[in-house]
Amino acid sequence: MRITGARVIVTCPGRNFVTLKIVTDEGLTGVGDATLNGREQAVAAYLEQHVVPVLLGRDPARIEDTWQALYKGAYWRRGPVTMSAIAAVDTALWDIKGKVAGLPVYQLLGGRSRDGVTVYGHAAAETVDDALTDVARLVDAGYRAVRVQTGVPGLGTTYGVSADPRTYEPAGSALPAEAVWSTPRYLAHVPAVFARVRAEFGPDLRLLHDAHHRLTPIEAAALGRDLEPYRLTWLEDPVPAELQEGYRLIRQHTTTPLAVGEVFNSIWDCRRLITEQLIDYIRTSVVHAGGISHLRRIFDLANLYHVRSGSHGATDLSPVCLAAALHVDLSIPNFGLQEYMPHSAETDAVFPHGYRFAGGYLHPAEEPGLGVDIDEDLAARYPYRPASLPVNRLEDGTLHSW
Ligand code: EZ4
Ligand code: CO
Repeated sequence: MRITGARVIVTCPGRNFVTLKIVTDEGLTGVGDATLNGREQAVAAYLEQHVVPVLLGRDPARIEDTWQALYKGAYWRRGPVTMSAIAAVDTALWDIKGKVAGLPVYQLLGGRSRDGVTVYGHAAAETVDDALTDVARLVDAGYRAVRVQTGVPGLGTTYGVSADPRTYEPAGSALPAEAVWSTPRYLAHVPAVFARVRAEFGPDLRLLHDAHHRLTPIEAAALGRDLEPYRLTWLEDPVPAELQEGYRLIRQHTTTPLAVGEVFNSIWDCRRLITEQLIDYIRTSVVHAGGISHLRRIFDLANLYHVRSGSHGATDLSPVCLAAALHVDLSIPNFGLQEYMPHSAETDAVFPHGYRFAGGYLHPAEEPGLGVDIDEDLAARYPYRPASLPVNRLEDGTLHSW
């Protein structure tokens, strides 16, 4: 079998997605997600100009060899643009291999290690009262784990907290919007939020919180300590992780479990975090960390060091990525949790899929391959719209981060 074509499809059914569709001479096709929020066109150009020409004529069965050719062959290794492009190819080739074998991809990865993939949902609201209502909505829907985010008194908008609790979309205006951030106000507020959530929902509900890389290690250590009574499943992205050893300091001060990795694109970004056991969950995703092949390599390393998976799964990761993640999640020994935000109806229609939510779990489709596709005619009706992630400034005007 040979690869005879590869199409890069950019579509915006409510938000932007980049999808690679690989076509073979035997008529089998495979899909991979290549979406990089706010930088979609960079990955699309990388694929079209540098990757597709390399793929034509190759044997689609050679997944590992193709991965190595794209990684080593570029000379310029790693980086989110390159690794998202490689991820799309890798994911599409696993899809094709599943279809050739007549098996869902998780069977090719070793089969089931569990009955279903436990997911966490998102409760986000400006006030604590509204956040509690949103948690109740998710508990009623069957979720066993909930991430809780609220506004911060004294600040205007807060990242990821929108007026409508059912939509979560940090990317908005074409150019980056600016919001105001205050770490002291935030640190004073968050423990009180979790005191109320824990008191109202009892000990069994798993609770999570995302600090979106805004703290320093000692601030994160203090927050972790203050949250200990509420037994979080994880505190996410407490500090930026370019400095991996920065997590040592947090670790020395708190037993609140730590999760990080949604912006990582390779095993090298988390090697020290994992091997020094500085984190509890590694949040790398199929689309941003080199596809199914490389993600499994990261999770295997993590397994040696008691670190579990907690893959990123916000709505800017397409249904193709979510489908692929579920096959990985179902098969690995050290699965932890999978992030899940349902996509909009428009997005679900563009990406027909067979995965389903039931009782707090997601289940991948049982059909051969990934069990997801893209409706290219429908996709063409939603042209690309520039949208950027926002930035924060401190109250004195200093540029902070997310
Ligand atoms: O900021 O997906 O855990 N989820 C998150 C997300 C990310 C966005 C960035 O594209 O932090 O909201
Ligand atoms: Co996050």
